[in-house]
Amino acid sequence: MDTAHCSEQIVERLRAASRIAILTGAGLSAESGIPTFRDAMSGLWSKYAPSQLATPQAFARDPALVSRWYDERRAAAALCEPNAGHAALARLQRWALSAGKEFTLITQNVDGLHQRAGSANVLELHGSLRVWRCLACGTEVKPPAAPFSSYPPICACGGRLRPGIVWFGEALPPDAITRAEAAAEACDFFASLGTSAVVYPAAGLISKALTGRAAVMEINPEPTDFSAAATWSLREKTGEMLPVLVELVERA
Ligand code: BV8
Ligand code: ZN
Repeated sequence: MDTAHCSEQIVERLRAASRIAILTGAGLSAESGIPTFRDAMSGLWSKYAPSQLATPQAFARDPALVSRWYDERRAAAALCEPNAGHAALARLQRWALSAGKEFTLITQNVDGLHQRAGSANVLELHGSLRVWRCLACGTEVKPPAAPFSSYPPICACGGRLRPGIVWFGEALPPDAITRAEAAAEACDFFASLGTSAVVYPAAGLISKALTGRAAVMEINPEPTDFSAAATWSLREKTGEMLPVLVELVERA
C-alpha cells in the first residue's frame, strides 16, 4: 500500500482514536546524529558490539571502560538536537490531550531527546544516560553536561557510580513497563517508530497492541518481525514521515 493512501487512513484512525500509545527506538534519534544500536561503532569502540558493553558483567569486568562508553554517549547526546520526528511527537501529544484523548509515549532510547523536544510523561523503559546511581549508597546523580573527570566515576560517599541504564539481563523499571503494557493493551491506536523490535520485553508491547483492538502503524526504512502483522508498515524515516502525518492530523 503506498504511503499517501496509508496516510489518509492513518489520520482518520488517529482522529477517531481514544487511547494512543507510541513506542520509539533508536531510529527516532538517528536523524539527530545518534548512532543506532545496530550501527557499527567507531574509534575506540569499533572493536566492540554494544551488546558486549551493555551488560552488568561487562561493567563488573571493566567498570572504567563501560562507564567511559556511557559517559561519552551522554556527552554526545547532550550536543545533539531533537529532530523533526521528536518535535512531531511532542505536537501530537499536545493535539491528543487537547482533544481529550489518552496519550502514552514509551521509549527504549536513553538519550533524553523526547523530553528536550517537549514530550511529557515519557516512559523510559531502558533508563537514561543522564542518571547515574551509586552502588554503595543508592544516591541518584544527574551530573552536569561535562564528562566525568575519571572512570569509573565516584559518588560523594566514595562508592562507585553506574549508569542509570537497564542492561541486558536486568529487569526494566517496574512502574515504566507496567504502565507501558497497560497502555499497549488498552490503546486503539499503536505506533512502533524507529525500532528493530528485537529487544524484549519492549518489543512485546507491539504484540500486546496487535492482540488488542488497536490499529498498528510501523515507521521504519527496514522491515521488522512485526511488519506483516501491522495495519500499516511505512518504509520511511520518522524525521520525514511524522511531521507530514501530524500536519494532516492537526489540519483535518
Ligand atoms: C530482561 C540500554 C529479565 C542499554 C537496552 C524475552 C523476554 C524477556 C527478556 C528476553 C526475552 N528474550 C530475550 C531476552 C533478553 C533480552 C533481549 O531482549 N535480548 C535480545 C537481544 C534478544 N532482554 C533483556 O535482557 C531485558 N531484560 O528481560 O530481564 C529479567 C526479569 C526480571 C529480573 C531480572 C531480569 C533488558 C533489555 C534492555 C537492554 N538495554 N538499552 C544501552 O542503551 O546501552 S536495549 C538497546 O537495544 C536499546 O535501548 C534498544 O532498546 C535496543 C536496540 O533496539 P532499537 O532501539 O530498535 O535500536 P536498533 O539499533 O536495534 O534498531 C534501530 C532501528 O531504527 C532499525 O530497525 C533501523 O532500521 C531503524 N531506523 C534507522 N534510521 C531510522 C530508522 N527508523 C526510522 N527513521 C530513521 N531515520
Ligand atoms: Zn554513594
